[in-house]
Parts: sequence; C-alpha cells; structure tokens
Amino acid sequence: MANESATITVMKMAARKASIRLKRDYGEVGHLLISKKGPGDFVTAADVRTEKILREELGKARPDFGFLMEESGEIRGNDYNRRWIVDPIDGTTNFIHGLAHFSICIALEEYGQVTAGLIFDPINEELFWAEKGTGAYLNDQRVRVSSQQNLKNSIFATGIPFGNNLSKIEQNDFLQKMQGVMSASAGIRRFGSASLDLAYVAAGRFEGYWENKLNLWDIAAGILIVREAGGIVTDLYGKDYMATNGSIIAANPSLHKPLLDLVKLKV
Ligand code: LIP
Repeated sequence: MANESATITVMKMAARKASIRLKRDYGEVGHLLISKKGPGDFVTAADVRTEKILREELGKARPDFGFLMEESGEIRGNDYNRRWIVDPIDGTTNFIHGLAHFSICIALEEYGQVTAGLIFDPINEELFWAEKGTGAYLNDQRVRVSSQQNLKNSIFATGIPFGNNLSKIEQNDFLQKMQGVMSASAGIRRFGSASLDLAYVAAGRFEGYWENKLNLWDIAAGILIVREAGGIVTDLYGKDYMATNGSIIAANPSLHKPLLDLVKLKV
C-alpha cells in the first residue's frame, strides 16, 4: 500500500470530484454525436466546468497557490513559488468523438520543479500518481517502466500531427522518423492523450513515447510519473527543456537512446 502525502490526497480528491460531472458529460456526448448541432460547444463547456471544480477544490485546500490551467491560463497566487498545473481534459478530441480515452491531469510545481503529479482516467478508474522521490503508482500498486531491451519487441506511442500544428517540412520530417520507428519496432500506437501515453510508459505498457508541440499541462504530471517509475524523459533534442520547447521523449532506460536516435530533432 502506498504512503501518500496530504498534497496527493488533496489532488486525488479534487480529481475524483471533478470526474463525477465529467463522466456524466461524457455520457451526454454520445447523444450529441448524432445530432445536427454536434458536441463541440458542449465539450468546451464541460472542459470549463471541470477546470472550475478543480480550481475550487485545489484552491480550498491550498488557498495561496497559483494556477496554470489550459482554459484559464496563468493565475498568480500569494505564494509565487507554488502553482498547480492543470489540464481538465487531456484527450479532448477523443472526448468530442465519444472515444473513452482521456484524463484529468494535475501537477504541483514548487520552486520550478514538479513535486507531485496525477493523471486520472475516469472511465477505466485508473489513477496514476507520483511524488518526487517516492516512486510511481497506479491506484495503490507501484508501477515501473518495462524492462524490454530490444527495439524489435517494443511498442511505442506517439502523437501524429494534425491540422496546422506542424509545417509541411515538419510533417515530412515526422513521417520519415515514424517510418524509422515502424521498421525497427513491434509497432506504433496513436491513442490521443499525451498524459495517458506517458502514464502507460510508466506502467510498462508502452516501451516509449515521443511527441512534439505539446503544452506544459499535457506533460507536467507525466514527466514526474515516468521518472519515478524508473524511466528517462528528455525533449526531442536529448535535453531537459520539455517545458519550454514542448517536445518530449520518454522511455525505459535501455530504449531511450535507441528511440531518440530514430526521432531526434536537429538543432
Ligand atoms: C492533446 C494531447 C494529444 C496531442 C494533442 C493535444 P488536449 O491535448 O494529449 O495526445 O496529440 O497535441 O495536445 O488538447 O486534449 O488537452
């Protein structure tokens, strides 16, 4: 049984409270998918509602902390050195399409370092969490990254660029890199939630994951959870600037370098 701090208890309670309404909203999306209006505005409202519940709950427990939230942006607290980083729905496109693969993400950043992270998949009741220095957990069970050492036996997750989020040159570069991973591995998955991709690396389900153009709220909790599960996380240049350049690669210690060699970005 995991030993958890008061901070993690606060985070878990906030996520569980927000998930009750979120699950009800997800049920509603099913009906809206076949209506003329579509679920778009409804989902935006669900996102905002979830964020509001998280802000209220976290704010009640730690009134001085600031926030960085996907919908509301940066909110300064009286304590300048501590803030919650929150994504109310990571995997919004899945949610909009009635695909049951999305999560609530909360990270606590103190003095520029993430010290606690939580990723909650409310549909599967899987709560991944970690605190700095004390390991990573799925619900009450300790998790660790996979011990696989061969690329050819490994599966990797990625985020395939969509819309205009990468230029044509970047898209072609991505396709080339994906081809390299396709040939070298047992396969690639694109599930559509960066946080759950990271959580699955931590739990040993994927050997690794890479993606570019992400926001801090998509990855802050997951970086800590993968590291606490024994994995290696860097940006796609092999450095530690994921928060500033939005690129990420996470893998077990044997496969981080081989995967990075295949998907590395040039400076
Ligand atoms: C999304 C990710 C998804 C990624 C998208 C996007 P959102 O987050 O989790 O996997 O490919 O770029 O960032 O918008 O649902 O919070």
